[in-house]
Amino acid sequence: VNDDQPAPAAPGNLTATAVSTSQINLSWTDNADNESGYYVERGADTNWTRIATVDANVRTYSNTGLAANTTYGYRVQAYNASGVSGYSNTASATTASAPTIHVGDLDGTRSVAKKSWSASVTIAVHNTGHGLVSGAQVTGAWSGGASGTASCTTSRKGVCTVNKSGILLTTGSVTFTVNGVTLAGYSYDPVQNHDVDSGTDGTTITVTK
Ligand SMILES: [Ca+2]
Ligand SMILES: [Ca+2]
Repeated sequence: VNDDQPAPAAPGNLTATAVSTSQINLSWTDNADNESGYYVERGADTNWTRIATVDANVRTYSNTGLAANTTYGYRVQAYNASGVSGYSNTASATTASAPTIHVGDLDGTRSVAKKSWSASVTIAVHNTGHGLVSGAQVTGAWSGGASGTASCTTSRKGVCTVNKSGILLTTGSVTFTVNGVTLAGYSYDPVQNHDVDSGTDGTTITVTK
């Protein structure tokens, strides 16, 4: 403790504003004339973590790398060699929701050879406006007459294909079920899955020999 100077005055008027799916901006009032800087804490109730230290007289902080559609709480305190101030008010904000993607088409084809047959399923990925989305990773699993998982990443045309070969000729059909679609900045909304041109539900398709 430095007896020559008192601890700084607490900051006030903390506000938190979400500016994207991954960033919240903070601002506060600098009420101290003897602070060394400010500690920024994130959390809630009795569970807080210091996430940043900023210089004296700084009154803003941008917290980046956050999860979409998530609420975060913040508080700020000033510090100097004598100690820390009280905390500011607590402020919270909720990051924006990520745009969603879904399956917009499933198409199956088969190729029968002498000793086995193979099935292919082509998946189209749509955005909210049903535009085709490239670079999305589709993961799923085979069932029925086949087993195992499969994945593919949509091309510039927004589609990709998974294949299953070596299916026994005694197997009449195989089924592929989409379990997930991932792309940075988007969330997968399977409720929106549909098929633009046939009778599948956009999630599961059966390919018949
Ligand atoms: Ca100051
Ligand atoms: Ca289709």
